[in-house]
Amino acid sequence: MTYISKPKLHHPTLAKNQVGYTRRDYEGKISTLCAGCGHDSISAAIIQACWELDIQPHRVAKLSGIGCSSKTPDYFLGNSHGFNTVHGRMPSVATGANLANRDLIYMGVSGDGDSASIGIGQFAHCMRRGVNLVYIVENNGVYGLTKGQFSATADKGSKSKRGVANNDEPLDMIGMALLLGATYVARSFSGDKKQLVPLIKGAIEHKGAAFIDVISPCVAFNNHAGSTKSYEYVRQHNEAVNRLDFIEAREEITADYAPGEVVTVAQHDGSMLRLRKLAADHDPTDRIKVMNFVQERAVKGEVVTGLLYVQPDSSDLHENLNTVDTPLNSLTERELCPGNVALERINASLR
Ligand SMILES: Cc1ncc(C[n+]2csc(CCOP(=O)(O)OP(=O)(O)O)c2C)c(N)n1
Ligand code: SF4
Ligand SMILES: [Mg+2]
Repeated sequence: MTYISKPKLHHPTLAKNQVGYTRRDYEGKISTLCAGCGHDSISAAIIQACWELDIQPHRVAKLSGIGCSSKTPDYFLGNSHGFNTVHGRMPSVATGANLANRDLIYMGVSGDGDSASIGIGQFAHCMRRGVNLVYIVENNGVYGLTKGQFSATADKGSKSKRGVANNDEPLDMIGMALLLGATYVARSFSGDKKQLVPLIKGAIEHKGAAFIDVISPCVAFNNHAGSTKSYEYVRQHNEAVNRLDFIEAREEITADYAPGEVVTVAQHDGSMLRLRKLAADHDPTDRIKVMNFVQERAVKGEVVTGLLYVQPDSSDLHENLNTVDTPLNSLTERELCPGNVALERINASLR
């Protein structure tokens, strides 16, 4: 049951981060998902990333739609703000919340059904507007919550548990995010926490729309032979293009890499992304080349993972709209209604 909370008692020697919290302070209620569901591993990665980044839980707003994946915000960051929207509507609620209060860290968690079917339009506009958020799709190729129908990301020819083949072309969310202007685009696998945690950390520190497609097997309905979203299939076809080391602004860069193997990207807040290149022909800062690269590899049946694209000089919706630095929900009546003289001046400037 989702209402079962975890005991609050901590072992006194649990390690604390720089803001005085243990990893347990970033957990949520006890998960009710199927044992082995990929989504639980993603929740664990989010917890780890926020703990390591010393984020104060009250500074995070987590939003989701409907689905097993969209239930997961109940299982992490139990001390943060949360909004479980209706099916496919997470992006518009996140956009509104972000416009009202730019001071929070926004984390949208959704499913392939939630974002690639009913919510596809919302996803598209959230990406193209550059809403400053981390947008995670927990992609299992099925509607897990409603018992395993193919979703729009199921590969053509892949088979359902009963052996029925999917005849429709898949919708590639990475390709869409790139096309729509997302400025941080990554793919990972729920079974690869080492890769996923730094990708989430980099996305949190990124300014603008940061999209992470995480292949997350559904053990109940899509983990059989013939599925292209099963643990076994993804392990066999996973081609990591790079490994990301996320370095916070205050950290010293100590790792030593051979020249030519590393791409360093500085983000707005001073944090650094160090990408150890595994695929020599992959340049993560050239959007058009990345779009081609991902398509070429997909044709070969590879599931490319890693930080696929990043735009170092990214902007976000607030910058594009030139809003004030003060969160809009903190503006007082005096600032919102500056009086007749100011109104006259504005009217005069428009005549
Ligand atoms: C308006 C509306 N239509 C349909 C549904 C039924 N429904 C609930 S969850 C879901 C799909 C969830 O799939 P996904 O987002 O992939 O999440 P998963 O369970 O696979 O993690 C559907 C179709 C609904 N709740 N609301
Ligand atoms: S039905 Fe699938 S997606 Fe839902 S909890 Fe179970 S394994 Fe996870
Ligand atoms: Mg799904």
